[in-house]
Amino acid sequence: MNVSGHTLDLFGPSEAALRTGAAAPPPPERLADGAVLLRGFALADEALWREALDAIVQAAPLQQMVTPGGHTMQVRTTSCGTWGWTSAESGYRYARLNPLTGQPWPALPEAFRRLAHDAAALAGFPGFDPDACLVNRYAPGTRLSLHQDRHERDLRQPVVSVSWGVPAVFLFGGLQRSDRALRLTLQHGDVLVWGGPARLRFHGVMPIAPAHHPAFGPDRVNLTFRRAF
Ligand code: MD3
Ligand code: FE
Repeated sequence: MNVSGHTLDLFGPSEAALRTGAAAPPPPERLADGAVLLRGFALADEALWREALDAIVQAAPLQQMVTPGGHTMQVRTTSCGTWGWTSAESGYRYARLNPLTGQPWPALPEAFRRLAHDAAALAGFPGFDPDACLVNRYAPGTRLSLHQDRHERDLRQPVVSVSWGVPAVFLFGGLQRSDRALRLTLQHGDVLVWGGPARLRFHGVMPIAPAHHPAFGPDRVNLTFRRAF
């Protein structure tokens, strides 16, 4: 049994499910080659994540970074782990120190690392060991335009995304910006893994609709686990 309360057995009910009579987690959904959706995979540890996130945001406040094009991002971001994702007019880069505080980023909690590792393994990427976790907070109306994630050194390593709070319509495009994007609603506790042939697909988030979540209020929080170097 891992920390998320899921076993690596895709078919049988988890130990927790046997104990509590809860339904088994839904099986992984393959969205495309290299892209796997694990509905509700992070839910078992909601309280632990909420607490850990609060501590991270306290040590490294959410900030609106400026893009190389000079635009202030709508999404508020912070990071934990060895490397933090940063953006400035000088470009995007992974940095050891938080530009806002001059301090190293908060450590990556062991439970986060384990969940990202286990989700990646279920999706066919064994041995994932993230050194960066980007935290994105979306207020109502906030969007993230179509982009690729290509600032990591080894693009054979997947990205693992965990969603919390109000739902978001995720845009799942192709390898060309102009490729038609599929839409997919991501809910509280959903985990997405992107690797292999899906790693460089364009993706984005539609404006967050007004809604309320009991633990996260009107906001959506997304964490992406990466191997930066
Ligand atoms: C597909 N975040 O932080 S997570 C980002 O919901 C980012 O906050 C979105 O895109 C969010 O860069 C989407 C899902 C995701 C993350 C990384 C990917 C999808 C991806 C990398 C490659 C392809
Ligand atoms: Fe991205």
